Amino acid sequence: MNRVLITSALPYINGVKHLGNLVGSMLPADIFARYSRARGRETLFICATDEHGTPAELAALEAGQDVATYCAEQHEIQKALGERYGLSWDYFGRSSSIQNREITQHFARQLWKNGHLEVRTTRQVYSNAEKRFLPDRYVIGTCPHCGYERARGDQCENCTRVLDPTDLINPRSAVSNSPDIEIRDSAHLFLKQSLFVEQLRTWIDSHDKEWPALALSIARKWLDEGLKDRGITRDLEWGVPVPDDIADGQLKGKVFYVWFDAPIEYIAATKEWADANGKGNIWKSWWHDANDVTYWEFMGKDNVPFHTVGFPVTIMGSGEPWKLVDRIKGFNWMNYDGGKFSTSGKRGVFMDTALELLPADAWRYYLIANAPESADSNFTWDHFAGVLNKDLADVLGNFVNRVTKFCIARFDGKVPGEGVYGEDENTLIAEMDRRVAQYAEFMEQAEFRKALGELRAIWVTGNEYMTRAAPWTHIKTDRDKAAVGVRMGLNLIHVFSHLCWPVMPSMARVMHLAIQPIADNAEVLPWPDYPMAKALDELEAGQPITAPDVLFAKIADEQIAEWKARFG
Ligand code: B3M
Ligand code: ZN
Repeated sequence: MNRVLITSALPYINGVKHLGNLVGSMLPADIFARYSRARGRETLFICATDEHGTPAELAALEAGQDVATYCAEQHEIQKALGERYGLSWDYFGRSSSIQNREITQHFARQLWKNGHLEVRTTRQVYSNAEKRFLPDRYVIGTCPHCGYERARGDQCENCTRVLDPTDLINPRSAVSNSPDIEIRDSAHLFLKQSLFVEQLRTWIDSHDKEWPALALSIARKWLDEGLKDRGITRDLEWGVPVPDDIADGQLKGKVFYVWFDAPIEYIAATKEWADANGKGNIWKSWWHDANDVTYWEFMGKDNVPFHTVGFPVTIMGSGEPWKLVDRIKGFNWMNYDGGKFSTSGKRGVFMDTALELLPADAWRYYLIANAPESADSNFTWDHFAGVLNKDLADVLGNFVNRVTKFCIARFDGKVPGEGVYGEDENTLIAEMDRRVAQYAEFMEQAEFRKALGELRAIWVTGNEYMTRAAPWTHIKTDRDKAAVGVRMGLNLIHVFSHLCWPVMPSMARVMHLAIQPIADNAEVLPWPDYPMAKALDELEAGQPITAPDVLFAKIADEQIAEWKARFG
């Protein structure tokens, strides 16, 4: 059987992520991992915090902490939050780990040995006040084209022209505002990406049918525009050090660029997982000569070039049989109320505050049902409340509630055994077979909006059946007929819980526990991958059931108003 390896883009360390980050990488990766486990496939789901780079150093500075302490704390915060959202990582690592240092250095040595790296002298801005080099975008000054006074050294935000820090008039450090800066020569390693254009193109073409149009077009655009060699080192202290045995120690004291070591952390975090769990060399079998592994990557569209070009060049250039991505799932943006979610601008809803409003499963459901797959999507409070009230309260919650309550009131809280399934039930079973197969097919392709549309349709199908079966009417005249409706209703709740589990794991558990116990050591609710005629006739007559508390309490108008004001 095929093994399934899943990675989600690594959340950057500088603070709690917003819901746009969650829906574009971590959440879909989790749902896919859960689905894959539910199908009984051997699955490894890996994520980590991305901890290197200037923004991490600056965030630490702002927090008044040294960068190592800052990262350690923020890592714990992100990990705990991810767990509260039910993100079922097999391992949540850190790109600052020893493992990543070793494996990143290994790749660099391979690239050096194979002649794919060269040393070039570049001109870098150095701040005398801060005694450090400044990346281009941390130098600000007046734009020579439009006169905007806070233009960045890489680009003017106002007129969008691409700049070089030396173009700026009155240049100064964006960190300290000090004008005491100078240009210094600095040696750096460049990865000769241009050598890999043909190999990349062939590889990308071989995934023509598998990758979404978004990922393909971004990857090809980079190749078509001419692939530039890429500087993979930086004049910083925080990062993976360049080993002395590369380029005769010319790069002493420098570190690798964050986008060089971050994707390698996918591999390194797998080693962290193995090391933490006494699994020895097993980590390597997922990545090296791993022909039985299907590897899926999930990410926002801005990360696609690094995964379809940057990281693959590192792997190809190593000359070793490391796994390249098989299936790439890129997402557009989810906007917040017509604008952008923004971490720096604190605009939108963040993972921590969202949980003060509603349980994680409600967010999981809404976000993935409206994932920005083929185009950007838009979060508004009215839409959010409308979807949840309808789908989770009126359709699913109401179904669970009326069936279980009626069973308790009229059948002593036990699965009724009287009567036999007839035409209505057989029609329902046939429709469920069709829909469940369709839902599974969308999940296989990680087509989440379509999958969720089908899941919703499955709940609606159950509701409509229940309305037709109307045991509350028949109970007065035909107890057997009422019993059949209730028995089917309870079986539907049971099947729904299994089908919901990848998307809403906690709610699925609540539904399941109302109908049947779950073994203490059960880590998944497995997919019902046998015919619905069996799945919907599984509960034993006489087995006790309970009515769960309200599955999802409707959002009131006052709440919406309050949230709009609070997050406006
Ligand atoms: N940390 C995403 C970002 O901060 C970036 C992903 C790395 S994946 C290897 O935009
Ligand atoms: Zn300008």
